[in-house]
Amino acid sequence: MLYRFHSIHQHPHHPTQHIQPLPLPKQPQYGRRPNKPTALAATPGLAPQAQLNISHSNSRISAVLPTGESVEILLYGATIISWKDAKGEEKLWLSEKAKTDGTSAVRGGIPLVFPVFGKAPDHAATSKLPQHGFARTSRWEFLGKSTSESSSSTDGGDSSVKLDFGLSSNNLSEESKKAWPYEFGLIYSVTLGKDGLRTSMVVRNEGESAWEFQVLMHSYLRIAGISNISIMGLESSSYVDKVTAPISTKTSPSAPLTITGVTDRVYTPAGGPEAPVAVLEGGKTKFSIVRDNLNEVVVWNPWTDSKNIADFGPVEGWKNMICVEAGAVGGWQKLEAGETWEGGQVITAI
Ligand code: TA6
Repeated sequence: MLYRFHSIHQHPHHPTQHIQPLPLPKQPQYGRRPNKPTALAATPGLAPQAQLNISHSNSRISAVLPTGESVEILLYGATIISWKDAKGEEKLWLSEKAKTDGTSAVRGGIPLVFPVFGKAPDHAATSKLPQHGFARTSRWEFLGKSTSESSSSTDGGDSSVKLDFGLSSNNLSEESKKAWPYEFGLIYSVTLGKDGLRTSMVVRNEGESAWEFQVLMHSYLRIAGISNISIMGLESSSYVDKVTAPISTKTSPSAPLTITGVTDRVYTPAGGPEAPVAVLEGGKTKFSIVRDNLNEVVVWNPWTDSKNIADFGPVEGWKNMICVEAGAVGGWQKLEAGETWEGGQVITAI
């Protein structure tokens, strides 16, 4: 199914000029088109534009802003595998053993979780799905790009580029369709800006009957050293601790969270779904995450359990990553036929 989408969620500060996606062929033939354009060449006389490249036999989309920031996304799972600042510093952690060839979920970057977070044996409709659902292991369609209207030669050209990806029931494997036989449509937007990365999801019930879902953006943030990290914005909040049996709901202290061992917690921040969460390194903010309609924040670090995760490398890599995952996973979002849900996050890297 091809999408006609509209900029539903205009960012208040960057009204995007929406460019209707090119009427893509059913199965994009980029790889097989004669004289395939590699990167959209900068048009002389126009302000510098974001450069887009489709590579790896049409399985990877990368974008670079005129100021140097870049993002790289696999069509497999619409998984962001790299996000760099203008100096080329990588902001995401990617396992050295991560598969990026579409053969299994990516260990690192920002994999997508939909329609279930984890496993839900007690939730009949999603109980047959694999851990974290099928979004991260399905091939998404690239729907097109739009750039900021603010691009002008005086301010250095495009200050952001939005890339849209779509997934619907038609894109699913027979196995996934059988496990979750509902008509749905997802539009996932990745907006690369000079100071941050925005990821937002529109979920639509394309069927005739209601269904429920969970959604989460499983961000692996790259850090210098886990022992020097503190996380603010989760104080005095209810959280589910998935490490200490029996799994229980607790309330966090009023001090910022520090990581001193295996950590796997689902927080419902007391400040609500828009309260910022900040990751500090040595007392200085390194990442700030602002959510929109994503009530929960999952914090995960496998610590030395990483040795039991086959595609986690290097084994000591747990010292250089922290997962801070914005999601709607505290319960189930229910969509009646034709209804739409939207949520997203902005990660600012400082
Ligand atoms: O990040 C939260 C979590 O649910 C953890 O429990 C851990 O399982 C992690 O996701 C990774 O899951 P994965 O299926 O990618 O190994």
